[in-house]
Amino acid sequence: MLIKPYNFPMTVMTNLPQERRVVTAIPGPKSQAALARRTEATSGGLGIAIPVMVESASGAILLDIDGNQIIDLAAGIGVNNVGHSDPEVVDRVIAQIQNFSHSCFTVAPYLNYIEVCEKLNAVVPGAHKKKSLLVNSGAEAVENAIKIARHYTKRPAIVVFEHSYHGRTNLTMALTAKNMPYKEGFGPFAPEVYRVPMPYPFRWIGDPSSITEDAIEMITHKIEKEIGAHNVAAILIEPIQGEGGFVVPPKGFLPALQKYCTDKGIIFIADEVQTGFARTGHMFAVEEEGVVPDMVVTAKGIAAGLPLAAVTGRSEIMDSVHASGLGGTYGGNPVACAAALGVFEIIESQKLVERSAHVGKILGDSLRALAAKYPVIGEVRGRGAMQAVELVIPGSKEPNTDAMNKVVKYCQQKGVLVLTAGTYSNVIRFLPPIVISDELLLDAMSVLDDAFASL
Ligand code: PLZ
Repeated sequence: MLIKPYNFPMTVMTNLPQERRVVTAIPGPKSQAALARRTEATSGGLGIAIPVMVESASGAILLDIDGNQIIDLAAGIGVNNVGHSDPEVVDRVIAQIQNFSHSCFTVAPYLNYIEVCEKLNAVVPGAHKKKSLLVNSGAEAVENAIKIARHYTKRPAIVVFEHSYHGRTNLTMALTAKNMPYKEGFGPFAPEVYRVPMPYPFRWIGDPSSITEDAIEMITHKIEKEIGAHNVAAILIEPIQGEGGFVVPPKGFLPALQKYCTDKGIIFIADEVQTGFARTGHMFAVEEEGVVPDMVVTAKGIAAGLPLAAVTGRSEIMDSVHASGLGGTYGGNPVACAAALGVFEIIESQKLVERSAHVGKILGDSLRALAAKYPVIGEVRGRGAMQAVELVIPGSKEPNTDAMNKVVKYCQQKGVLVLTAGTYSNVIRFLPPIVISDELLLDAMSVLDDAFASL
């Protein structure tokens, strides 16, 4: 069927009616039985956000095996930006897998890997010459960016931020800030990783009027006195922090950090894994302030759910590694590359960058209206189709995890999937497919209103 959202010139092909429909308790009986098998068969180390089993998904709707249609405000953690099962992606993936599914790019190369790199080199910010490397996951891309930055600079140290999230492998656990659940008991961690303060406006203890200057002063002091700027290979930062709670740094902070890197010969790496591919009303979040990173790490939204990630950087940095110094069996798999080319096509043809800003306006307006009504909402923040509310004990800034859990549970019962986040486990984040219709998003927002009213 065809959905035409009012107000925005876009047509999305979907196989499921784009409407919420709850026909059983959540989880329903079939999901409950399947969840028992999940417990029996899968590692207890895995988490779960919503206790249902997905049968199919289309546009911004998940259909579970009990027949419930759930509005998806998670998009697989900011992955299905172009919506679930868009035929532009599906058709390309089917055609590619029928053609061939694997030859290993470093054994017998193929064209669509090169095409994805050409696209990335063109859309990643900066007029300089760029080159790209494709891998399988966000964490693997971060690891490779750091390998390359160290190789190029011949320096060991990596600087990361409080509240950051960069992955679950050994090096990326070291780069990630939050102990529980990501790091607890999994050490020892990789050395030469240094953590500096993040200007988190809602929780900054200093003078809010000089937050950017004060944060830069604290960071550069730490780098110069405790590490030595000449020992720092790279500064790695999420332009808007994802798992850490959608922390948006104050205006001027990222440009100042970039300038410091340039002055000291430090590689500036932007982790755009969660913020990339039209998520924030820009193709990449750094564009908001015209920041040009030396390297950009991407994953998630790049291939609509097929495992693909990338490192894109200045060609002199990317070419500094000896031949065969980089690689991996599956990196840039042709089926994943076919999906990525479909994603690039949809972002352009459906104007998803503009659409993301539009979704952001609806989300932001709705969430600010809720904040005016419910004092449990301490702050609304984010950009484009990446917004969050931080919940507090009313009248204070004390984190309110209990309220977060109740609101999320209420939404699930009514057929709306939202995700949590935050160092203090008190943030509800909204990462809808960018193709979500206005009607569906407003319906989800009315459920959210009821959820806060029920507290
Ligand atoms: N960098 C900024 O957001 C992944 C983690 C989900 P991978 N975030 C979702 C979970 O619980 O494991 C992420 C990110 C940023 C890197 C990563 C890592 O990407 O593809 O999960 O390895």
